[in-house]
Amino acid sequence: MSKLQAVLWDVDGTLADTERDGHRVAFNRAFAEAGFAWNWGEELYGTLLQVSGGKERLRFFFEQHCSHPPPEPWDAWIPKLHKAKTKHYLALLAEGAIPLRPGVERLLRELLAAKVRLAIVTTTTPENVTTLLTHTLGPASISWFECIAAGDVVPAKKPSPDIYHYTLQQMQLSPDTCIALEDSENGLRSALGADITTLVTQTAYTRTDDFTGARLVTDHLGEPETPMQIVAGKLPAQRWVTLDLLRELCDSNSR
Ligand code: XBP
Ligand code: MG
Repeated sequence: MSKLQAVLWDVDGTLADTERDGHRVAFNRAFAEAGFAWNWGEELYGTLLQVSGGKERLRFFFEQHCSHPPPEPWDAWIPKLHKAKTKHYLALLAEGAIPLRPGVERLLRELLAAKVRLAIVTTTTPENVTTLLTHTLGPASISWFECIAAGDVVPAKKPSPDIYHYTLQQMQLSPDTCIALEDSENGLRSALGADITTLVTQTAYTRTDDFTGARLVTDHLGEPETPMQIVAGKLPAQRWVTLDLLRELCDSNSR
């Protein structure tokens, strides 16, 4: 009998490849709307992704790149700008601009059928999660997840393990009965900090990240017609991530 009881899903980069064509575009639309000349290109945004959290990312950018003081104190101004960015991001999701990554719906439905407990564990704003789920899997999919741990629900964002500790506490789960699905070094560090076995599906933005400690690193979760490529870890028999593979990873790590 496998120890696996729950699969904990990251959002940005894991459920969907949201950063380049989603969050980045939304930030730029918010800058333009506020009358700022800033425009985060793909390369610059890739460097800013080292900072988890949109509000934290804005502050990091302004402190690194802006010599003149903000129009009002940071703590008042950044939340307003971030609220505008979220409005633009939700509109992009509603247009269907951000599809799920390969294998995500297939694996979710397999886990649902097997009654494996599910959670979302993300740095992003909660409304971004429910809107992404609604526009990709339908509004009922929100209830598939026992816990949606998102955004400012914890004091420190990834790579801090706080959001994973919060989720384990909410679900009364022991870390050795879970698998985390992540895409980035920050996410991996966060899950490992909570002693959770982690599978990484890297993205174009995270493929140069350090995934030391991940049980398996692939390019995506795979589909029968589009098998996954293994980047690091023991080559499994099947070429797409299944419940059996997740059980194997969870059980082999707890021996
Ligand atoms: C990735 C993040 C998020 C998004 C932006 O989250 O760091 O902050 O980049 O979303 P995940 P917000 O943990 O899902 O990989 O602007 O709402 O923070
Ligand atoms: Mg992520």
